Amino acid sequence: MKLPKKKFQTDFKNRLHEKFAIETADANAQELFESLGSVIKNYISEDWRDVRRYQMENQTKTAYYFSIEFLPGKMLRSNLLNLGILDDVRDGLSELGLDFDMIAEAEKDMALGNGGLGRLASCFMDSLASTGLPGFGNGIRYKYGLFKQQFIDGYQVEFPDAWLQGGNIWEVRKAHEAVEVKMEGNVWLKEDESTGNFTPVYENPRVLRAVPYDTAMVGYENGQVNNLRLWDVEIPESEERKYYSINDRRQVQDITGVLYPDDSTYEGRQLRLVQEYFFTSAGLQTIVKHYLKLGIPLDEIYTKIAVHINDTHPALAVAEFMRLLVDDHKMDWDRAWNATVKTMSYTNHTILQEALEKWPVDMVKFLIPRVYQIIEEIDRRYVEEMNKVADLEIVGRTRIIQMGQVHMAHLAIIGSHSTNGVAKIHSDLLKDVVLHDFYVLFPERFNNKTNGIAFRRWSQISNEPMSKVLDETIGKEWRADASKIKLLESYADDKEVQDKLAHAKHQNKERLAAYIKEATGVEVSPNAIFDVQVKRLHAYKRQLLNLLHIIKLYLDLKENPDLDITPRVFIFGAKAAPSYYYAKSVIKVINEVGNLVNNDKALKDKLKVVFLPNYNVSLAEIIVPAADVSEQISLASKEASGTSNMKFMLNGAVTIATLDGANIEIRDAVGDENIVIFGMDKEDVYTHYFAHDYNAWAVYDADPYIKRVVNALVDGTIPNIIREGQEIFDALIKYNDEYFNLQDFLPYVAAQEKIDMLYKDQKTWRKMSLMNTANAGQFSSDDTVKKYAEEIWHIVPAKQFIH
Ligand code: NBG
Repeated sequence: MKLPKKKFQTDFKNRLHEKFAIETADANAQELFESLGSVIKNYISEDWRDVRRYQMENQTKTAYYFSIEFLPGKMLRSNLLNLGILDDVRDGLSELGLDFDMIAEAEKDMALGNGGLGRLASCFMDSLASTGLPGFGNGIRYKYGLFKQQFIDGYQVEFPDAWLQGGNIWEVRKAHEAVEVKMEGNVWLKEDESTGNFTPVYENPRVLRAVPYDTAMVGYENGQVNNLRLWDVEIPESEERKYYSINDRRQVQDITGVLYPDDSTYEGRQLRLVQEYFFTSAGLQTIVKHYLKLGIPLDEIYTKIAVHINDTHPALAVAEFMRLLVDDHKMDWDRAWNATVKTMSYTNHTILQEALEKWPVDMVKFLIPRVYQIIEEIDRRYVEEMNKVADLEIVGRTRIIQMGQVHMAHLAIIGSHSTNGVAKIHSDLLKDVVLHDFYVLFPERFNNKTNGIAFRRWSQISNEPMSKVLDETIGKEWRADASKIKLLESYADDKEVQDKLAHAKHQNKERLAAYIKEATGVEVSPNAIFDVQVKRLHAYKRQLLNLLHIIKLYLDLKENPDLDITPRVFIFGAKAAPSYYYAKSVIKVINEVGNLVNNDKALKDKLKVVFLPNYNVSLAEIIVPAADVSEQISLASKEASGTSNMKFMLNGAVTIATLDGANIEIRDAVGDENIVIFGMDKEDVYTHYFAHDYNAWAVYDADPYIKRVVNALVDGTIPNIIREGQEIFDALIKYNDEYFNLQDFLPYVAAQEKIDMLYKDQKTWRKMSLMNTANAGQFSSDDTVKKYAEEIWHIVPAKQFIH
């Protein structure tokens, strides 16, 4: 949009006046932010309405993305960038004597997600709008986002994230679009004597009101505005008398109270299942209502609607959609099933068994009795039909209801036309191992969609110095079209460009160093190698392997303080699920190693270890541009894709990696010479699994070097970790090192030595760094959503919204 500076300044001052009855000079950052946000929301609203109207009039097919997590972070900069007015607003404010950065800082991170899964959902929302695709997010408006993390005595302590306190400037409450969600009670089927049809009769159901709050998802300079709809729970007026006490009412509010702070283990809590049904049902009811307004028969709903099940949390969509079609709209079962399968699609995000949701039959039956009946019927028909054509054992293993549990992934696969993994290796593992039985039965349903990242946020917003160098070198086209960043490759050996990029990196490192100083008190030099591992804390991601290497360096330096290594700062950021004790112990030990190392003058500043608290999207925007080395060291086969690996690459970090997740595709994109790969690959891992022959103790016992490092966890070398050190030692030695840290240790050390050597040769390093940036274009989530659109959802961008 075009925004004359004067108009903006007047709008802004007026809004500040209206809202707070003050002048700019008297306003604090929060008030300035709220006024600014409100002005910007107003600028967006016209397009928002027009797009909705256009979609209705033209009956455009829309993809509805159901996700229990969205992790947008802050939205101000991204909205301004996408509207094309970031610079105008910044200048306009600065003329008023206001500091844009300070105002932007006042926005609270919207942290309604745990990690990769939620962040991916938000990258997709940005890219759907930016590629002009009609997309619509459905999720939960949690009152509390992911906990805030602090370290006290090196231990993680969790504090609630009351992000909604003080309101959310971007959302619009749509009370007129509220729907009712029914749960619990009894349900029985009554036969209509004239037609022979059955109608469910609900006795004493618990009725909840689902109220949507919509947030505009603004496309990049194209006028497209999609919708992110988050559902909140309320007590319907008709039900008020059922809730006598404050406590009763609070129990209802709890449904949208907190985001489950765990992205990888199955939470056996009833409330989680209620959350899942609540937003899925509300979202689907609205979709069907909207569709019926188009006046097309319900059998054809899949021609206008695609419903995407992001991981298994919204998998009840399959049964709920059937319920709506069969019960509420009287479709016969077979037609309804045909429409359901053609409407639904599903993404799997992990192969970790503990994360594949299974719910006890009794719980499902109690909470959503009618939906359970439908699941039973889907399962019964599935067995009946498949038994005619397939191996009985395979059918048995793929059933939805087994041994008293409802298997959500099975429901999602059986009830949809597409199941995808999120990187090539992950999709292959689904086909070959994890979901092999399903692949035998429905090979045509399986496909891969490698993840991507919101390219503009992770370059233009988070890394302005680099973006400027790119503009000067290859022009500005890369800003809209990520594939154009490849033009940088022809400057791979151009010293001037290399130096400019290195200079930009240095500026980012200075910014991070200042942040580190402020947040932790630790002083680090931007001339050191910044070696970064940021992601959730999980055993399979192997922060421990990184730690073992740090301990090794420490011991080496203690033995020989003159050791010729480039100074290194190891930077961690990670939240551990509050009940994941092992992960919390790893945090504690890293913090204690940090204390030890950072205060030991004998090390001559060659080694620093910093654990930044409260890793989140905004912090990532400071850390990622400043990284020299990107640690992607999960045990091969375990990290479905990873997405920070792509962000680091784009920002010119060199990756040290196992052949896992999207690291493999990153290697293919940059070439072996521009990445440092080490360790076991997927085949090695599975060979050990099949042979049951991994013996961590033997690895430990055979190598004095490994022994020395591992012993440091328990021999008093590191103070204050008596319990935690022992716990980790036991995980390695007594419980046989589930994630093969020890097996990969020596190759990892060798890879780290290679990094040190490469960095010493700055010419080579700078070229490697440049090559990483130049080849990151294929990881734009614009491309990823285009593939979902073409191959799964069958949606197209409206012409006027294409660049
Ligand atoms: C995560 C995987 C990551 C992947 C993201 C996004 C879950 C359940 N899975 O490897 O662990 O990048 O999903 O696909 O959060």
